Amino acid sequence: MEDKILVTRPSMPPFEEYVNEIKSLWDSHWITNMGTYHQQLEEKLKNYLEVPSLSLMVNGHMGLELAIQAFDFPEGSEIITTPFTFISTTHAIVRNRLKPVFCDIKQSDGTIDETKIEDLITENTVAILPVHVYGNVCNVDEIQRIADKYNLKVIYDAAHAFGIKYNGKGIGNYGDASIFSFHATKVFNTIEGGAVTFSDVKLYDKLYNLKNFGIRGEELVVSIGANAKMNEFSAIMGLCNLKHIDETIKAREKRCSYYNEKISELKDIHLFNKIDNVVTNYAYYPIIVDNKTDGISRDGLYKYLRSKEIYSRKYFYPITADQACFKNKYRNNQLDNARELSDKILVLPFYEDIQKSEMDRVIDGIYEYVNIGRD
Ligand code: T4K
Repeated sequence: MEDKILVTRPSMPPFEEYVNEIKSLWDSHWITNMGTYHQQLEEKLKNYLEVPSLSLMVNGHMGLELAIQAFDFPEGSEIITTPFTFISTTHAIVRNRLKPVFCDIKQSDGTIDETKIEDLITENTVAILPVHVYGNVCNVDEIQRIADKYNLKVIYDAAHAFGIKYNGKGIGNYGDASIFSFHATKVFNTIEGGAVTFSDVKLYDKLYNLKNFGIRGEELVVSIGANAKMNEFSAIMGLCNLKHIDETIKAREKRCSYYNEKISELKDIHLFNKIDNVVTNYAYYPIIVDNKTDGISRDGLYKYLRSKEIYSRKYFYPITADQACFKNKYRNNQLDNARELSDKILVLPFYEDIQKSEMDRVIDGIYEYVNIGRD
């Protein structure tokens, strides 16, 4: 039996490097609640992401929830969003007692279709919450134009977009806030973790209160807040991983080119369009499988690869609007592109140190399926 190849694998710093750094925690016994390493990581990430302000979070999801909460939208307000995303995006809206209004996407890159946003705006709309899915950059210019015209906030789910630049600017500079995930499976990880970036510096205090129970002194709680602080072990993981981030992204770029070379030759498999002026991070390797009447299908390929111990993933199927917890609950907008893409998408195993032999197994599996192995 061959070894399993999983969809991803966390990047980890050299063991000694991490162990060396965490030693000091045994001296100080200060292991959470905005310690030294938390502060250092916030500063370093601000520089790396080239953003004016940043607040670290325990994970990307709490970043999203608290960023939405920080804008104090009236209960029941509507947020226009994409259903082609990880469930976290929609949960974060609903858990804030707001209504998701699902907007269709573009099949060319999986991001929200900006030409369909205006038709969905009502007097209850307060914000647009798009996702830079797989690191594919949304049409940030047009989205901002619409937001300005209707006085809406823009909150980007940038969970996949660590380090991406658009038109020479860090992606976290677009919109009113962006949320990054530093989960183990992301380009940059702090084991679990995340961050909110924003332009209005006043948000820093607000997010601080929201992630730390509103505590401002031993006897002073100024507002109601949750607990979403990043601990020092995670912050150190981040500091160590950040030292290697350029090599990480280069290694991913090399592996992406290798896949591209082989996969672009297959006529039934497609890749997303690239947009100009983007410095990307090679976060995922999604492919689009033409579901054909002659036997090829995304689900067929998924199963065939599994039979070879290759575990690709259907990120993101079904669309969040069709998940059991949300189905038929919200306005029934036309989401044909999102559903179609969701039926065709497959994310291949892809990570910093995936070996050429492993990639060859994935590629061979796809060729076998397309040429002979169909069910
Ligand atoms: N918005 C978007 C658009 C997102 O994609 C996400 C997270 C969020 C918001 C929320 O951010 P966080 O709160 O998570 O920071 C995974 C990740 O858990 C999740 O972070 C990610 N998106 C989502 C797309 O993928 P699952 O349910 O697929 O995880 P799981 O446990 O099946 O892991 C996937 C593969 O990763 C495994 O096959 C093997 C590998 N793996 C995983 C872990 C946890 C490892 O090798 N080591 C590990 O420690 O959600």
